[in-house]
Amino acid sequence: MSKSHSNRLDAAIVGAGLAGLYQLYTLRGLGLSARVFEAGADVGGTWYWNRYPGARCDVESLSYSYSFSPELEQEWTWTEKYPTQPEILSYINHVADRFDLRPDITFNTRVTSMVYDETAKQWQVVTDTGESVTARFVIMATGCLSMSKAPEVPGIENFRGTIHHTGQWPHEGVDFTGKRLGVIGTGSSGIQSIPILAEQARELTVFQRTPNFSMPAGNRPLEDSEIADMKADYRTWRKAQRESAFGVPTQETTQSALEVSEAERNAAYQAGWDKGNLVAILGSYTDTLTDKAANDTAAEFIRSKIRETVADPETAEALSPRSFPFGTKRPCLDTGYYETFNKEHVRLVDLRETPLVDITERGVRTSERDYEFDSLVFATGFDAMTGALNAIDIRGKGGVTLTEKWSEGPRSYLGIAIAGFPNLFTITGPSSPSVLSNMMVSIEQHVDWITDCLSHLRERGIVEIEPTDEAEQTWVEHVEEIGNATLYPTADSWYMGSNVPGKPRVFMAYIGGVGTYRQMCDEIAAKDYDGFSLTA
Ligand code: NA7
Repeated sequence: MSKSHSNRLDAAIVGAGLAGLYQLYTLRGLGLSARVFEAGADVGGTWYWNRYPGARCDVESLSYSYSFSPELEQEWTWTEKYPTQPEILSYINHVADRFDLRPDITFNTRVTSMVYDETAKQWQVVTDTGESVTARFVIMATGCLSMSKAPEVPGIENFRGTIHHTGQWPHEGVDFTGKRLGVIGTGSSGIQSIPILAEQARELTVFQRTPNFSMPAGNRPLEDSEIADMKADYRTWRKAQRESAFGVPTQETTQSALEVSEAERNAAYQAGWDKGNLVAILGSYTDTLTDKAANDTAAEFIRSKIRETVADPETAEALSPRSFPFGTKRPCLDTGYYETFNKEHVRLVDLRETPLVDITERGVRTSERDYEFDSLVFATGFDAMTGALNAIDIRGKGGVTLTEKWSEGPRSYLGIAIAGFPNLFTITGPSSPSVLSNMMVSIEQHVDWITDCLSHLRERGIVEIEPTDEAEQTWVEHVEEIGNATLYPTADSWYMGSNVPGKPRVFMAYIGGVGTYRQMCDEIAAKDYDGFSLTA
């Protein structure tokens, strides 16, 4: 139940997903007055909105959970290797209730504008319900993949059937039994949902622009013994997560893919394939993400699996990614994805051969022909990383808007703070490890860092914190330099902003590893917030 609040806050938090909830919890611990504004009717963020059939996290459940409370770790029991969306959402609800967080969350309320008052050194935060509050600090917990996007194709409004976006799925669910269904998009959301949609629909047509690399998730119920083992030694695991490259502990490797025999390499890839996890094949050798020839060996291994699985050679080839190196677009984990294309009532339309022209009253028109459907599903992704931030009218010093500042791509210091926008923090913002890591690990690290920072500012009587232009510039160059040492910038991916027409092409994540990144953030804090200017 919401309580009545003062309209003068120490901190406003935007978003009640995994990040916003933990941030509220820690700021309460500091004794600050904090309030969360959430557009949805309940907690959950990503896991509140993405309710499409088959929605599941592809980080293992024992790792995709908060580490801040050993009691919470002990009392919650996950049921499957990879948690389903409903299970994650009930976990998040459990957390909200257990720590009594709801009274400080205002639901059904979207923050529309935030203006920094340079004299009072505080933010004026305005919502779509007409509320206006002041906050000394604002913390954006708006998520990296929260602004869904439709396909850029004319005529959507003309379609007479139903349209659903995977990222805004109806809470009551949708039953496609007996329906002719078209799905546009074959990223993670498409790849997770298509096998289940195929079980329901009478006819399923998948419109694919770019085939993706997908590996079998090998999902299964968790054994009591593995849950017990993890619960007995959770701290060791958490430490390993924090020190790892992607927030998921992996085996250290020292070999190049090119210095071993093909047979040895394929055995390693097969072992990774059988593990059913996102980083097993990627992590088999040191150079998969830095050397195209090394990467090709892993890519070809996965393509051979597609050919083995899909009966029709033409369909298998259409499903085989060739336009970008393996791992440079987010790989997927699936349950029966490629097998689905062996079903009589499922067909693949390769949009590279026959591009989408428009949506019609009855369905979809490609350059080749018209397709008729009762329903359409858009699994067309998100305006990632910057979309949710740019959607708010954020005005910093001198009235400069964030969209102006980021017109050539996002710039920030550590992905946490932005020059010209004092007292504003972004949890898992662009140029932090964020989407290239287990989000839980990155979220907790950012929240802890921000919380320590606010505690430090209070102790020292500091009223304003802002990164310097120089520190920001150095960070931007560092992120770019590390990115350029990898194959990531060679792909047209949402990491690069290239899935949204007109979006600046910038690699939006830090790929130096979450362990290294944490160390850098801690060193900066230890050096009295090196790179920030602090005003007492
Ligand atoms: P993604 O991974 O961005 O996938 C979106 C898919 O939709 C992808 O196949 C796109 O093709 C396709 N798409 C997008 N716009 C169009 C248009 N206009 N025409 C045809 N096809 C289009 O989003 P997801 O929701 O699947 O996954 C997001 C992340 O969530 C995922 O990476 C995990 O981290 C969890 P494209 O590849 O751009 O050619």
